[in-house]
Amino acid sequence: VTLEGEKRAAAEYAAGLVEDGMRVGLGTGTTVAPLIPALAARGLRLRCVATSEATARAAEAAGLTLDTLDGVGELDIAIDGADQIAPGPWLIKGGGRAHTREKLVAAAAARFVVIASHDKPVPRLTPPVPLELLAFGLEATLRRLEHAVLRGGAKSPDGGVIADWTGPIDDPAQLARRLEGEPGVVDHGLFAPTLVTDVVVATGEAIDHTRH
Ligand code: DER
Repeated sequence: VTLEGEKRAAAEYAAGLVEDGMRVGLGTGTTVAPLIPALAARGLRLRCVATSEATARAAEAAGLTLDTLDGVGELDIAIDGADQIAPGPWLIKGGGRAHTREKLVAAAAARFVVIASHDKPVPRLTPPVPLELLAFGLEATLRRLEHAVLRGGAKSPDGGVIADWTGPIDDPAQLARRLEGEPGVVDHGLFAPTLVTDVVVATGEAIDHTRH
C-alpha cells in the first residue's frame, strides 16, 4: 500500500466518525485531501470550517457547505493531518503553513481527530517546528529567536510570515511556552496532548485508532 493509499484509508475511516448535522473542522494538507470527497460522499447535512483557501476550495468543489468558525461557534469534530506524532500525543503541524488556524479549529472542537500514514508516528519530536511570525519587526524577532529560519514562499492564510524553529526540542511543553512568550510569534506548530482526542494511523491495510 502506498503512502497515498494509507492517507486515503485514514481519511475515509475518519469520515466515518462524522454524524449528520455536525459542525466539522477541516484541516489542511495531503491527508485531508481524500477526507473531503469521502465526507461529501456520505451525503450528510454538515457545516464545515476550512483552515486554508486550498481546503475551502476543495470542500466547495465537493459540494460541502462552508461556514466560518464564528458562524458555527464551536465544532463537534475537527479532522486534520500532522507532520509528526510523538507519544503524548504531541504533534508537530504547519508543514502546510496553516497551523495557526488549525490550532484554533482544534481548540474549538469537542473532538480533534488526527489522521496519518504510517510515516508520521515518531519516538520523539525533531525540528523543524513551523512558526507564524508577524511581518512587523521581523528581523528583530528572528534575532531574538536565534534558531528560526525563514521558509520563504507563501504567507499563512492570514498573511503571517512562515519560518521554522530549527533549535533542539528537549521538552515540547517547555519549548511551546518559550515560543508563546516571544514577541512577534503569532503561533507555533507544537500541538499539546490536551488538544488531541483521537489519532488514526494507517499502516498498510491496517487502521490503528487510539483515543486519548
Ligand atoms: O500543515 C499542516 O498542519 C498539515 O496538516 C500537516 O501537518 C500534514 O500535512 P500532510 O497531510 O500533507 O502530511
